Amino acid sequence: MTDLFPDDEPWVEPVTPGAVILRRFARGCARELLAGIDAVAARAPFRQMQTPGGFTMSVAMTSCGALGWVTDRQGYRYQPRDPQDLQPWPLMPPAFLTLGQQAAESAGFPGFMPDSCLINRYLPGARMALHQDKDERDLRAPIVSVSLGLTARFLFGGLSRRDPVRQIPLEHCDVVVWGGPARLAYHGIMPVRPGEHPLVGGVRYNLTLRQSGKNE
Ligand code: MD3
Ligand code: FE
Repeated sequence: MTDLFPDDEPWVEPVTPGAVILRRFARGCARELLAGIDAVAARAPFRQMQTPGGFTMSVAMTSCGALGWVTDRQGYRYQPRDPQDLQPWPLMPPAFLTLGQQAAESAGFPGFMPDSCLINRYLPGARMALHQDKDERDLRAPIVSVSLGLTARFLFGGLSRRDPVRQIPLEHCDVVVWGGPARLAYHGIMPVRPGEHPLVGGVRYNLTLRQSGKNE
């Protein structure tokens, strides 16, 4: 008997209109993505930024591409240079771009041209509070997210902060495409639990490929 869901093949899980999880979609390029993360972090190190309200984020972040996402007491924004050394952000590794475009295309968003990739690093205990991603200029473009390493419990709400929140596990190599009516949904990440991933170690990374808007 052949398995309905063989555990080494990708499969598609609809989340809500506009959003799909492509389970294990990044299987074939995980090592390349990890090498890309290392290359970016060698030039633009992971740092824990300040929120406009003055809190230090538990997630450490860096960026690559024409624009990078930053936060400080002045607010959230995309900018062309790393505030730490005022240099342009590292180029986006080709494997990031290829994976993002393939994922967007297979979720029904052809022509995705990300100009920014935010890289989040979660050590055990790190979390991300419920928020919307709305700093991008054109909200018609989707966001593609790639999970690597330790599993996270992803929180997925609705268009209002008060809407009920679902928990969805995101595992190594799961890719999610968020577009259309899901683009402004509230979402977050529960505190990551300690563990050891055979390839990645005791950490979770998340890549979010974004069309931040400078290229239109
Ligand atoms: C739903 N990152 O960087 S990825 C973020 O795992 C962020 O690091 C989380 O939220 C992480 O902004 C979640 C899943 C995700 C990313 C972007 C979305 C879900 C989204 C944009 C709109 C709706
Ligand atoms: Fe987000």
